[in-house]
Amino acid sequence: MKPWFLLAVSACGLLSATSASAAERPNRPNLVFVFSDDHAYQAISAYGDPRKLIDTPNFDRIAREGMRFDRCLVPNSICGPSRATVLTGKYSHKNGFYNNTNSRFDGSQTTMPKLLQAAGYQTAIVGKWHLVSDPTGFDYWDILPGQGVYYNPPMIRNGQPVKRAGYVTDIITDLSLDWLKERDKSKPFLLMCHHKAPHREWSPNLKYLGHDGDRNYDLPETLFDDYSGRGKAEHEQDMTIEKTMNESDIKLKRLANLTPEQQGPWDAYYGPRNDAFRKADLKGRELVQWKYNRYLHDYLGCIKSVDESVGRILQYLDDEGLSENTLVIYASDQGFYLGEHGWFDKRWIFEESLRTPFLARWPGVIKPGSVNCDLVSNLDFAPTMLDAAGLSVPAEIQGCSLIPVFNGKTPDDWRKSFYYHYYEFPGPHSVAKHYGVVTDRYKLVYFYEPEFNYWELFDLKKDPRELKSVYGDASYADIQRELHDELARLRKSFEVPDKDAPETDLKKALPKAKAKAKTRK
Ligand code: SGN
Ligand code: CA
Repeated sequence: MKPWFLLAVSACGLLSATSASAAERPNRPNLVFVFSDDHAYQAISAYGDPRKLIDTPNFDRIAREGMRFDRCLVPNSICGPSRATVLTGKYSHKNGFYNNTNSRFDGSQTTMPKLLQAAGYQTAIVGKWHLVSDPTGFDYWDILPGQGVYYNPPMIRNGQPVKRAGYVTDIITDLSLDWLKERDKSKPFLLMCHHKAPHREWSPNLKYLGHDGDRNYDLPETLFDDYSGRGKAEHEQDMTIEKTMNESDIKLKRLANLTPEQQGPWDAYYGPRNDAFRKADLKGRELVQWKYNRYLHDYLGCIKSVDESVGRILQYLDDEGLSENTLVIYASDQGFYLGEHGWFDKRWIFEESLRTPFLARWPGVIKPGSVNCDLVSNLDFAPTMLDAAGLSVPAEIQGCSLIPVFNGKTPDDWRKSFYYHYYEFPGPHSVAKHYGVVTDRYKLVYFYEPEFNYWELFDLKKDPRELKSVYGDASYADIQRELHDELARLRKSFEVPDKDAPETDLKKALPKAKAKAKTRK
């Protein structure tokens, strides 16, 4: 008999149909999409990390009043590609944005904001963009150039450079709320509020320095992983707290662009702690633990502001009587490591990187307090928003509308397997190119470049931390064969070319890639 995950023939249910026509939804819903950069689901209290890292009342409010998705997977776990997927509902090989090194978004292609705009929605994007070309499909755009900075960020407002004073998360929230206040109230809207936080070098708002005292966070079980049981790529990556995390990351160095008024409280917090650290002259595991605590303190401080931003936006919707008719989505561009496997960063097909937090609220459509474990993806965001607006979903979109899932009626032919493909190598953090297939229990991965060229197979039920590949183990022979077949089927159905597109060959651009890895954008 065929295994369950091979039974599904289509990618997921209701491929091109809309779940409800525009006529059935006379009051087209508003769409509020709050997106962050590198937010680990482990850092949202609603997801229940055993370390209990932080209390996030506003993210938790969306989960309580809506749905928490426990398996939202990204097709290429890195910033630009993830954003291109959100806009297009397509894999990197279809939208042309493969990596942060040499990709440039082709803004002439069809995107979800363009379709909504053409259908009479007011559209805005505020904050992180990171797609190189100028935004298209937005009535208003006010973006950070490149990665952006945490304090006093230069921004680009509808093509014009502007300099802003203050903390970036607050600025993005203020600008988003200003746009909402000034919009044409007779039309529905799409607001994409895209935070920079908590991206590296994870600098919190000054008011959150010391937010949890000098807490020692519980350590993840795998902080001192030695990568045995896995291959060359895992051994040769460059993303460990121990070796890769640098002096700016752990605030032994001052940031470049604080005003003297901002520098005062910054020095008052970090100064004495850094002095004590230098005096202690820590080594080995003690040093890694100190860096881990400093990292989490700063990272979680950034999260506090993003949570606050969500709270302010939800409050505005309440005050204006908009909450009932608004689909609110919160997600990150990918997951992130908070010390698991000794790492920070993302890029891998492995869980902490692959799984992004995803919370959605839509009163009357989503049952409050629901939890969903289906394989969903940020590929599904564009078709979901189009469907919510009563628009038909273009056939070339590779994701699927989540509205039946919101209704608690996941179609029988919903995806049971997921295709993943990462391309940015050589590049920052040195994660080798790989692709693979993920099901609810297994993961088959291929590191396909000649100097790597090996397969791995993980059984998440027996090995949830993904510590030991069982590829080639006789007891997994059947499942291994089936996963190979499924991977081939997915590559064919998503029209993945046999050979990667020439622009993904970063070895040719190696000197540039190396320079970029060293230079802060
Ligand atoms: C920068 C960071 C990396 C990070 C990439 C991509 N280095 O290069 O740590 O992986 O961005 O991040 S830094 O020294 O500039 O901080 S992404 O979110 O844009 O994908
Ligand atoms: Ca990111």
